[in-house]
Amino acid sequence: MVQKKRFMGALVAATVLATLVSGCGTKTETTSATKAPDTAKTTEATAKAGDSKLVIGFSQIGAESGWRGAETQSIQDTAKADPTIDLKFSDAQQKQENQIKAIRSFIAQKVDVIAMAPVVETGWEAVLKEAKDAKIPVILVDRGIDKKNEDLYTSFIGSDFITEGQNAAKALAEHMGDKGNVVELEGTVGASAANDRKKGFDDEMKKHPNIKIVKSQSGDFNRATGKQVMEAILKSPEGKDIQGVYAHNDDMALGAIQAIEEAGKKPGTDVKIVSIDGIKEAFEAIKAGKLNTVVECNPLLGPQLYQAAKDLKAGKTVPKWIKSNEDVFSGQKAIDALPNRKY
Ligand code: GYE
Repeated sequence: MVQKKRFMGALVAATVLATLVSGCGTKTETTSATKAPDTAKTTEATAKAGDSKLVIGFSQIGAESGWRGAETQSIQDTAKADPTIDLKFSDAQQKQENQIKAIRSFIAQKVDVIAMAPVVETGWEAVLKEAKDAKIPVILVDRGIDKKNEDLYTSFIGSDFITEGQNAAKALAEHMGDKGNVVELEGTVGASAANDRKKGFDDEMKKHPNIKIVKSQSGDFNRATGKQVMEAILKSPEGKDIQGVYAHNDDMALGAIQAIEEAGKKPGTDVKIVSIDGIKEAFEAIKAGKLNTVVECNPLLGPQLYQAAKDLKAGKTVPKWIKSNEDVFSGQKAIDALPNRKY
């Protein structure tokens, strides 16, 4: 009995300690009686581990593309491999309102850092102000928000979509011999990745006046919609005479390839195709001669995300933009790179 009392006393002391040292905005590791470890020593060790844990809430857009699947995996696997990370993952199924709800719940849970991939650029003011008032830093992952709200997030980790669009235009112009008609399959309406990939492409195409963009339509960054949209365009008057397709991501290009083949044309030959992301299947399509160029966009952002979040928790400053290093792949270069692709 005396022994048990002493144990309980140590347990309570350790719990209080854990609660005190973990402080505000940190996950509190309360050791309940049912979960109590065998000795007070272990309890103290748990308290220490709890204190150093990074609690991070991540609001993901959904699962629209192979790219996004790879990003989710990177973020989840990196957290699993690191016992100091406590990841709260939420899937918004393409809906901004679900992302806003998730962020509010992360604020209520007093996470250390909020991370999110914003489905669209606008409409974040209110919820991000709430995060700011709660003194919880926000990291944007892979997509950005409108420039006028730059003070509402701490850092953006991701690619330069304008450069990606420019690189796609350069490659497509070259494949098309600098002339012909192009169909553009755009990403999700209002997404920074779609807006800026379009802007970069349009800017660069101004240098190629003999190339005309005859039709631009959203395929929502997914394969099935990309295919449907391409099918409809091929049947329309503008679609009868096209020599190029620019898809804002690989999945839509892969859908378009199917539609072009079903229409009796040869993708990669009759119609040159360039897309962005760099998923394995796109490299395979290049190898098969059906896709001409892929502009890489790195989805493996887990390690950078947690490093930035840990730095913020430790009171360090992190860059406003943590930019990804990316490449462009065509022909033999793509075929050689295929065995080593990580996503
Ligand atoms: O290119 C696309 C995905 O936001 C950069 O979203 C990302 C884009 C990516 O669905 O495949």
